[in-house]
Amino acid sequence: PIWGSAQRGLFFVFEGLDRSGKSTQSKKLEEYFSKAGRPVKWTCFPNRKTPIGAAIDLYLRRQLELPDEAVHRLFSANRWEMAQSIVEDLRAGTTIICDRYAFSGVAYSAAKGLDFSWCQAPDRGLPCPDGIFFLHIDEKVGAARSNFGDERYENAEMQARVRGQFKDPRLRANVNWQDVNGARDMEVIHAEIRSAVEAIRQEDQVQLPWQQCS
Ligand code: 2DT
Ligand code: MG
Repeated sequence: PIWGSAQRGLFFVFEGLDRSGKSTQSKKLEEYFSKAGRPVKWTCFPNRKTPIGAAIDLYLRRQLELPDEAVHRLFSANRWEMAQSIVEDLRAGTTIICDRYAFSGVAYSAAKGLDFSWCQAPDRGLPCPDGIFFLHIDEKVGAARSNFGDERYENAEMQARVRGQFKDPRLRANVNWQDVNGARDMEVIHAEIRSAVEAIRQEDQVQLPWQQCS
């Protein structure tokens, strides 16, 4: 097997609506790994620092207009341009903690009316996470936390549509999807995520992270 006997890093993804606590929780998990002396890298999608990410950033800041289909493909291409380095890091034993991934890609584009399976297609073959933590917040909590800026998608109507798309079972099929109640104290949530992570670490790690993903 390509991983040999050496322990590869693990790949964890945080998903959820805007203001669901993904950034807070993903950074707390990164801190947990680094304090334990385990190699870890935090990353996010969109990665606005790449050439494709720069175009996405312009689109999100409303400085560039693109058809929904085109921007959907750009979000996916933004993951593909990082896929090689993610796999290299995992092989080298570094755990990757990622704020949003292909699941947001599908949920946000399907919320704009694009066909769900058409949305899933371009991400097929990407490295598959070992665990996806989906932070749930109900509408009231979301509204209380919301302090939307003026990026695209940062409005209550779009958030409601995205919430609906995240419920689609096709998103969780064949992946290790973990629903997390995001309305609780952040330390309580972190403790729950930490124990899920430790359980995943105990599992057989020979599996390749190449299976069809979302
Ligand atoms: P942040 O607020 O997390 O920077 O995201 N999005 C994200 C998509 O529409 N498709 C994708 O593939 C990804 C990763 C979610 C900016 C917005 O981009 C949306 C919110
Ligand atoms: Mg945002």
